[in-house]
Amino acid sequence: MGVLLLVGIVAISGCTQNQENTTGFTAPNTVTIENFAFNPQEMTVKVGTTVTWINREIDHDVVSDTGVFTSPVLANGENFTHTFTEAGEYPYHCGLHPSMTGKIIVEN
Ligand SMILES: [Cu+2]
Repeated sequence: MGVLLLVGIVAISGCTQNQENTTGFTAPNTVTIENFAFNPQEMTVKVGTTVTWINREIDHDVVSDTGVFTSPVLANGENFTHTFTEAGEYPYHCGLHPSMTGKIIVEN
């Protein structure tokens, strides 16, 4: 009688990998401010979403064109959040550098 022996090499040592390696990557619903630009320049989110702007360079701020939100001046590494509760288009700019513009589109 032949015995077929399947030897499974068990490489799993019991350590579970978690995937919380968000450092350096763009998180969901986050706008990064760098190179005098908002990145992404335009973003679409669902109603109820909290959007975070993170500044990665010299001082900037985030000012809604229609007065919906105004951040304080953000130094490098600081962030600002706003929760969008109504559908619509929300253009914004940097109050310090008006040529910097962006838009959040909020959908139901
Ligand atoms: Cu700016």
